[in-house]
Amino acid sequence: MKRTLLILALASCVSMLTACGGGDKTETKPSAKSQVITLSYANFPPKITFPCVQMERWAEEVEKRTGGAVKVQTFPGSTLLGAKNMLRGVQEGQADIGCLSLAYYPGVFPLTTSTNLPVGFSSATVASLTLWELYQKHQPKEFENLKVLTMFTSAPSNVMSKVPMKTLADMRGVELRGSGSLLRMIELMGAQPVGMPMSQTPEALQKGLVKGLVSSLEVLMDFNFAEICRYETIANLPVYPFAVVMNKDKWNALPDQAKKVLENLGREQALWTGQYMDQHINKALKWAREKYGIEIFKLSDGEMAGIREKSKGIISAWKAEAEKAGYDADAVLKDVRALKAKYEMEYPVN
Ligand code: 3IO
Repeated sequence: MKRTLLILALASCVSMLTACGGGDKTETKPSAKSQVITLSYANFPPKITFPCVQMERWAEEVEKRTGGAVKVQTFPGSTLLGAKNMLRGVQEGQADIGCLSLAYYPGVFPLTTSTNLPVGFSSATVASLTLWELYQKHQPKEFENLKVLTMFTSAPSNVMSKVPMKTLADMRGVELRGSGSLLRMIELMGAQPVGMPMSQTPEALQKGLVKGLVSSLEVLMDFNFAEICRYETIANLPVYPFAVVMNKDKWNALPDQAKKVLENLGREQALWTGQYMDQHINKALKWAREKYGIEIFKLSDGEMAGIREKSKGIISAWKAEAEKAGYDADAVLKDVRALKAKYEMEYPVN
């Protein structure tokens, strides 16, 4: 009995040694099942929505680029962790990886939620690359106990509603769902802000708790919100920033080759997701027009200017919060604006 155990132990040592060898090969095929590392990846919204579309793409690329050494098991639709327990769930290791909508965690991510401010991003592509580069430059302590794998944003937010809202007067007192700085934007437009994650919004609309929502317009198709929200008002409101984070111990335990693959994918994934989002919005709008005959209004230039003026208060409030957290808020904001300008040159909206 003892001898059998010894032989077994020796055999597994040998197989571990072989597994660690061959470092000269770039794409090693795992020779035994036991070598395959499987990572769980939790996400809060339904499978067809953009955070999950990018998750599946990332999982596929990781499997391909590690030659199958790393597999990713995805859990969309809050099947493993929900919108609000995502952060703690990843920190505690209930999931190895999780997708965070940063606006759902007020005060927790003061540096990176600067991209949730009303600075007038023109696209998800520009905002996603801005967020990624801002994060890389500052390496803020707000993520210190996590490994950030990629970041991206939604497209600029607009208003989707059950009732037509052609002007700000039409919005007065109307309950609109949002999160993060969008709640303050809803308030300054004169509507009634109601905070909740996107994953709770279908039910809130259904029950009539809210008359509309403020987010990027692809949800008209992906959540079928166009059926109930026939009226959209273009107001070019802030984007929602996201971070895909990994449990730090799980990250540390990965082989160097796997780490390299994941790190090389970070920026590429931000760009891929931004571009997917931007083209998906056009598709969704076309679909919603054809299927439900949605109507799209635009706030007047005068009203837009009024909103811009009032929204300076939101930026000042963020500055105070960021300073309190130990960041140089003016420097951060300057970086956001400079990166935005740089990427707007590189990725103009046509
Ligand atoms: C979003 C979140 C989940 C699924 C689709 C989505 N499109 C835009 C967002 C942004 C967001 O986090 C939100 O709460 O509006």
